[in-house]
Amino acid sequence: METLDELAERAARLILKARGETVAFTGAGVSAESGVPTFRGRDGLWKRFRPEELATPEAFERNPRLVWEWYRWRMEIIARARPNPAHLALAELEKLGLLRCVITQNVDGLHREAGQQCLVELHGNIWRARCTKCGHRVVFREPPREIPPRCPRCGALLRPDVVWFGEPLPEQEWRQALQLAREARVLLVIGTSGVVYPAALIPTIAKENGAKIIEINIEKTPITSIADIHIEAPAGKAIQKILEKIKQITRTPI
Ligand code: BJW
Ligand code: ZN
Repeated sequence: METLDELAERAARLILKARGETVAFTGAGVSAESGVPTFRGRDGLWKRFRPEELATPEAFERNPRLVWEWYRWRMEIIARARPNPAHLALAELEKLGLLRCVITQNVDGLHREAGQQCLVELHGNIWRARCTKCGHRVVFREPPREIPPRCPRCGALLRPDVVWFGEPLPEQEWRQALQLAREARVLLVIGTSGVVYPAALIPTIAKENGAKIIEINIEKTPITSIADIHIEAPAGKAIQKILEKIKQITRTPI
């Protein structure tokens, strides 16, 4: 078995060889170390809540207050969260010209807060809401006091501007993600269970177009079988290690 050190060094060499054509694809696991709960797994949100009761348009129609209460609770947690070493290392890789973009399924905005410039949010953003009637968008700075919040333009119900089950992904973001996946030479897949579609197609599309897949996760996933490197470690520790290796290698070129 390769050690974390050896795996990180191999990953670092692949990223350097890709000359800036590396793309990251992230999920809830990347924010776990910031204290944001994941969906699936041991302490996942779905253990305590039924997704069909909360993350569907039907649930919202049935009980907008309940759905908003759940989102407000999550906003409160996210408001206290700070980007962790994983978010920060990705932003640094971008600054170094080694990372082209981050495609995220997360709605917490922590990649942006870490300074990530190129960011594709596939499932929306929890700090945005949109009007169910006129489509007007609102950005929250803090969790809304009044639940459910109403549109400042027309007074109709606002809904979280996130993608629920059964809803299509935002068209422009999806198109951009597909293009990034096709053009990537390395895809870093970090902290996602890889079971929610169509986002879960990203690693396969990248692979089919010749990308090397580096997966970082604390456990194995359906993506592991196509990964060229699987690093079984917490995201923060693994990406920091890769960054450290990149700096070592570029300081002492062979
Ligand atoms: C760590 C770590 C650490 C932990 N370090 N790692 C079969 C049946 C029923 C439905 C379907 C079906 N097949 C396909 C569907 C459709 C459905 C779907 O995929 N369902 C599957 C679950 C079965 N998909 C949809 O409905 C999508 N839309 C769609 O298909 O539209 C079609 C359409 C087209 C045209 C017109 C109309 C319709 C939409 C999916 C939207 C998903 N939305 C959510 C909620 C977003 C809003 C919110 O946040 O409230 O997105 S669900 C939830 O899952 C959220 C996430 O972004 C997404 C992915 O989860 P993620 O990020 O992978 O997190 P976890 O928790 O699953 O995994 C965390 C991982 O991290 C684990 O692997 C851990 O090990 C790891 N980890 N700590 C590193 N420290
Ligand atoms: Zn409105």
